[in-house]
Amino acid sequence: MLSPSAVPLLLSFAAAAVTGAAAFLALRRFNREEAVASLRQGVRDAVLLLREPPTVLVTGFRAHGKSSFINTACRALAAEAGPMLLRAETSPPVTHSATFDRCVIRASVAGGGSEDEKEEEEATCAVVALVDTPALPDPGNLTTADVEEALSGVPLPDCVALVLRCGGPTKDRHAAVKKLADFSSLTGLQFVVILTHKKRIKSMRQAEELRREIAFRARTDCVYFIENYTAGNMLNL
Ligand SMILES: Nc1nc2c(ncn2[C@@H]2O[C@H](COP(=O)(O)OP(=O)(O)OP(=O)(O)O)[C@@H](O)[C@H]2O)c(=O)[nH]1
Ligand SMILES: [Mg+2]
Repeated sequence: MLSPSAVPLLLSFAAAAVTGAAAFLALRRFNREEAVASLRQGVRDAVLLLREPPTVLVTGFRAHGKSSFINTACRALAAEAGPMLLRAETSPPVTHSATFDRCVIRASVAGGGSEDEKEEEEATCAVVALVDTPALPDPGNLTTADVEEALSGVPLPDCVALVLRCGGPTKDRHAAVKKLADFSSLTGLQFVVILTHKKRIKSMRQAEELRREIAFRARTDCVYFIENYTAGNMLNL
């Protein structure tokens, strides 16, 4: 049983612990925002060195998060705050692809955020073209001709982003990653794998194993986890 004199002590200890945790969370959030701003500035600098906006083709299976990834990328690249703006149409899982036609979405890339950078941004416009595409056929029916068709067409991409949902059957993942990576390397394109639904990953170890497996099969180091911004969830990235 606690003596009455210990209660204020305990309360001030609890208050200190809560304040400490809040300060830690605020610092973590600040550091994350700083890191994102610095990455964004890096992208902007690289894009401004190019004569044409780079074109990224976003491909993958039905309802794995291709269109959501484009919306997430637009928001992150433009450093948008406030209500979610949907550039590409997303859908609840359906029996057919919700994206019927190829659609090019131009994502503006904001700078790091200082006053000088803001002035410079007004003078120069950095843009990345993101191509949303209808879903590939299911992995069991995916043919070489399907992949060839997906990676060709207008506009011709500089980079291919394969969007895959975390989890799902391993066999399907292997088939998709291997086929797309083979084609991408044949055409000389940069190949990136985006793993959506990051929150389904239970541990760092599971994430690392999945990342290594996909990097090995896709022969690329560019494998990223992401929890997309969706209309119903605005707190993630
Ligand atoms: N929790 C969570 N939901 C996601 C994520 N990405 C996409 N979704 C949801 O998954 C569903 C399908 O997402 P879409 O972006 O439409 O997928 P898609 O690949 O473009 O689908 P199709 O164009 O129909 O082939 C939507 O309800 C999204 O809100 C994610 O990272 N996390
Ligand atoms: Mg879509």
